[in-house]
Amino acid sequence: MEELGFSAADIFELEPDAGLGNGGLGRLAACYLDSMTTLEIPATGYSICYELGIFKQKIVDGQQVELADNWLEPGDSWLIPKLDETESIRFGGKVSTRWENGRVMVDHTDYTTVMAIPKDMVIAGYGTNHTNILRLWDAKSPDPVDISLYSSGEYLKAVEQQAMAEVIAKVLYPDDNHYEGKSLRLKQQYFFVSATVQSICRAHRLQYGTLRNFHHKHVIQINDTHPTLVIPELMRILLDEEGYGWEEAWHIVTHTVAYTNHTVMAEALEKWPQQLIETLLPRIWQILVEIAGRYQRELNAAFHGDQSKVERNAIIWGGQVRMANLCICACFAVNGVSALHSDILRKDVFRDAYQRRPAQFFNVTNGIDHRRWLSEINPQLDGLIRDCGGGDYLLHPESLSKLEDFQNDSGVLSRLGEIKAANKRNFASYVARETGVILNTDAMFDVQVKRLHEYKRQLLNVLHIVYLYQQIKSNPHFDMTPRTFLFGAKAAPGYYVAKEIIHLINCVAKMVESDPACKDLLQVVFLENYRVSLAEKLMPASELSEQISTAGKEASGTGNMKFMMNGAVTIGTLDGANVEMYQRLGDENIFLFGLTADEVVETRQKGYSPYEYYNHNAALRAVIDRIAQGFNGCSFNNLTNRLLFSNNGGQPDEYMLLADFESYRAAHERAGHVYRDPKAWNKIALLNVARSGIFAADRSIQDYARDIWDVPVRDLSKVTVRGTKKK
Ligand code: 8GP
Repeated sequence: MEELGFSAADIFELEPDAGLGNGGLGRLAACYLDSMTTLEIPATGYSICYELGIFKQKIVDGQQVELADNWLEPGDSWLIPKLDETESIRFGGKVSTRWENGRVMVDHTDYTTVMAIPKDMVIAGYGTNHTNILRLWDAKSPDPVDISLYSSGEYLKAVEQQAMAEVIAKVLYPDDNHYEGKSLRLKQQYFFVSATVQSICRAHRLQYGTLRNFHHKHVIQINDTHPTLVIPELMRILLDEEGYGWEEAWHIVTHTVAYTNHTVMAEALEKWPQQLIETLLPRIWQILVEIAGRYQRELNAAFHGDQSKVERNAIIWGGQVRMANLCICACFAVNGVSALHSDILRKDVFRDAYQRRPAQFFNVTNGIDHRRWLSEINPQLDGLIRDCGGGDYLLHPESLSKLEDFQNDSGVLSRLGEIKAANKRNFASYVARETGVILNTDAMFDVQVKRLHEYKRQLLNVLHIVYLYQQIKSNPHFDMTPRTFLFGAKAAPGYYVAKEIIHLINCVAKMVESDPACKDLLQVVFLENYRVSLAEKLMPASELSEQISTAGKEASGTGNMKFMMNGAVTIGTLDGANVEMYQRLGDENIFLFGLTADEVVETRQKGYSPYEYYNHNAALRAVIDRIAQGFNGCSFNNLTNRLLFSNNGGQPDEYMLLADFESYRAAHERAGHVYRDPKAWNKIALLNVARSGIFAADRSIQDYARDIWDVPVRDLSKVTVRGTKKK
């Protein structure tokens, strides 16, 4: 391309992000596709070919505005339509069953058909010719426009059917860690699940002539509960299309499906209204009723009639279908995504199921694609690692530990510092080019980027910033390490409180910017439209990584790992994978603060009173009063009231910001002190990179392959990476 006068970098910039997910859940799947391919595991990822991915965020007058993300325009260059592998999906209609020749015959009439057209993206691995496929299903109506209606002037009616079908693949639901019981969402789920299961079965029949050995050849890994309908859908195919008996079909299904849980947040657990399923998916509903009835009898026997346990674990109860319980009932393996999260699943969320079948439960700690999130985005650090003897780390991420030998080498430490400084300058020039904002590169880059959610506590970060501001203004002896606070976060469009927090961050940013007292000391910048391509630029430039969720709430986190790998030091709670980071880093190399997950539960049980913290901590009180006062005529009373008083019968300060504030402030103070000694700071940064190998997605995929899928992986011990020295 360069020979033709183009710049490759400019062309890469033109490629839109494939925004087919919300946050960490979607990005994790993308990293895993890379690793499964690199490890030569034959695997396919399935999703919907959304016309509009996660919305584009604009900030107008400090507030989030959502714009459509039309990524497919240039983005479909990588998608190969496979028209001959189209599947048809049935919605609605009437179902009747009868016995004939010893098997159930199902008559399904008056249904609406939607065609599922696969668009395949080929995934290349590293150092292998093996490829895998990401299959995205597009939705189309089988009926062409009704010409007779059209020519008689009934334009709308003529295209109605088509529009109804195509709306299924129109737009991605923008909620993260939250569930909305919308009919279109259920249609999307069944659409992509049915297309997927039908297509796997079709290929399997072609190869083996039967589905009787299906479970010997496939594992279907349910990535959170969204694809749970694979369970009744596979049952439907085995019962209705293959004519197998219930027991045989159930055996095949329960030896095929495995479930990964990605959150313990109650509002994220899917519970579909029974009526919705009944009308939209009548045959699936019949199968669900049968699964649920059998399971309930099993639970009754196992719990000796203990009704509270039976109720808690039932699949259909009170007019709702609980997808997580269906997964627990049918899946041969259930896993959480960090050691702490898997523990909480065992001891709390799924405790009854765990007591009955402990061997069903696993942990697979998340991981990230280190080839993308280190080597590709941070070429200078990649060079340093190679120079320190880690030349084979792309396929052997544990070799990052070679850096440990240089922890007291001033040459290496200052080179690491120079790399960070250069990455900060690069990022700052990008921001200046795109937005006109000039970042202070002499200040510590203190970064919180992730979806906006109250449990992730961006508001705690703001409380601390306002505290610093007030100290600068009122305390002539206040001695602080200069900070540039960077935020990036999308809020779900319907999540009002999250949007208010974005507005508050922007108001605080403006106040700080316009106050000369903050010059060169304090800066706050909200980066618009946080997305993967922006993260790729930001991670190498970050110095302090904010991982400050209420302990027990963040299932794992993966941003935490990306920062660590790029030599940012974490300020964080003992939550999700932070716990495992801490185990490897020790107290000296991470800034820990706050209540532990157990303490959070205990404090709640004892009767948590945030008002007492407000009363007893004058600095905190001043911060909250300042925010309540509002900025430029914008009130943030609603946010402060949520911290101090119970609202709508909810808990005051549900995520315990006030309980953790003082220890968060103190941890920041410690980080600030260490930062003033570049050698000490760079040593910590170096050890973070050196000990991050365990968080490579290759390790996670090896765990899945060994513990859950029982499939062989490429033997990397024999692979030597040709040592091209990059600098
Ligand atoms: C996210 C978790 O919040 C995050 O900690 C974890 O790193 C990531 O999954 C990958 O495992 N979970 C979700 O986004 C989630 O559960 N979303 C669905 C419920 C809507």
